[in-house]
Amino acid sequence: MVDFNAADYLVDRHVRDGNGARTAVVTVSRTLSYAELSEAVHRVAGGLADIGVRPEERVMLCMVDGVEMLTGILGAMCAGAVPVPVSTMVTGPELGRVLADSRARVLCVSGEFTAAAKEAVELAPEVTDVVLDRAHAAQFSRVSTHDWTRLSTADARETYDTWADSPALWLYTSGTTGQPKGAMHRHASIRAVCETYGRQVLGIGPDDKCFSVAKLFFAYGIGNSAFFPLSAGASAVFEPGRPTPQLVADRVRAERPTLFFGVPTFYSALLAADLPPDTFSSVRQAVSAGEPLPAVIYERFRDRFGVEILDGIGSTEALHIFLSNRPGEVVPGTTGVAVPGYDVEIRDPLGTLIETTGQPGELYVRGPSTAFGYWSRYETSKQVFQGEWLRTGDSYVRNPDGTYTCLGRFNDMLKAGGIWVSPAEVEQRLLQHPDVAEVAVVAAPDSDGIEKPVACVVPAAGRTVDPEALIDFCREGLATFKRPRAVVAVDELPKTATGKIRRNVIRELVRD
Ligand code: 3SK
Repeated sequence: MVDFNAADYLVDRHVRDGNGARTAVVTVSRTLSYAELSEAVHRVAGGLADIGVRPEERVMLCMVDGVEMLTGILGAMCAGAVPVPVSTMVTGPELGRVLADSRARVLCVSGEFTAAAKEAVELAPEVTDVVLDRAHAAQFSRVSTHDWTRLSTADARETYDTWADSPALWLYTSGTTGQPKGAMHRHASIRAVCETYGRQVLGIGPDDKCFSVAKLFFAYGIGNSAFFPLSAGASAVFEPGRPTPQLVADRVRAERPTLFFGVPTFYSALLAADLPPDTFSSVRQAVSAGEPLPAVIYERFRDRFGVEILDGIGSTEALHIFLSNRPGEVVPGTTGVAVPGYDVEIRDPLGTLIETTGQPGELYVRGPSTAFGYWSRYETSKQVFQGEWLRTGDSYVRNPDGTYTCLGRFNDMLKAGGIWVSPAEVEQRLLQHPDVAEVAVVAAPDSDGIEKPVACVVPAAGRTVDPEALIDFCREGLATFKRPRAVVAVDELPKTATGKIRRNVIRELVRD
């Protein structure tokens, strides 16, 4: 008897309830009903077991959004294994680091990431099997390779006997320390985010159709495109391509979603694009997360497209959004109030509760979807998961009306397009360039108020700084989203008496 399995809750439950004919997934080339999705999930579960995946083992997926990625995630859960979706925006060595860290034996990749996967597998000796969605098998030597059809046409397998607290999903985050860490989530946490934010904030129902710009490998994207729609017997639209305003607008016009999920940078890009005002006429609610949504973008989007954006904040460790504005009650420039089921507190650096309105501190959250820790990171887990409370690392203030406003990061990590970027990692790359003597990377707001990485560079002796060349250098050696968006040449970096870089001073410098 299965105590609780998230794949059963998201998919099979609807078939048992007589809703198998309803549409679950819409891709560019195909549409799957709940009954078809259920069969596909059980076949992939069988295929994973056939190639040796055992319950509780990790299966890493570096794939574009589509039926394969979705059934890979749900099929692994159904088999009692633990899917680990990872960013498709990383380089081979970056993928290799998380692959090795996770100890996954099986890696599933979309054809376009074969080269990165090949490099990654060399760094992860535990990997024995790679599943590809196209025929690239000849390019791998040490490991067994399988075509995706090996999984999708396997004999269907029954749902494994998981418990509500069994491990269901790992999501890697660079979080506050810059070291990728696997946040480990339970099956029950998936149900919790659906029943709290999904049902009680979004009010999601069977007639909704979700479209998310954030991909399935993000905590934000997997909630938007898989957990929320499937929990409600609703449908999800998948787009495999890199989201550009035109591509997304075309899909929105064609598919007519009712819920649209983006990040501030993307809303800003939509506003800058030449799109007709009725582009989002099917959307009853837009959502933003990842970084604070500037009030000006909220207002421009509402005035131009007639759609309200709900700004919220979540985290990979909390699985989804725990602080959010409410439909019809948005306070622009704030992140709203706690999602039902969650409590938030603002604390000082000693962890003492700050009760005074208007006094900034670090945001802590308690709720039903917190990860049970980071894989093999005892010390960092102790700092972040403090009993029932999760320390977010975000600096927040409570406003007189009870809403909360984000002031930035408590430490120096920064976000680009909603994804954590470690300044140290970008700095290390820049320091490899012969023109660079010293460097500090900080976040600076662009003209829309959205934070972007900016590098302050002291040129090496006898050299000059060519900003475009340095940005290109980062683009080559790092995942593209981590590159600085601007480079500023300075004679020296401001430092404390003990030689520490004064980042707050640099932030002011690059702001001007
Ligand atoms: O960054 C966020 O706000 C977020 C939202 C939902 C899920 C995950 C994350 C990181």
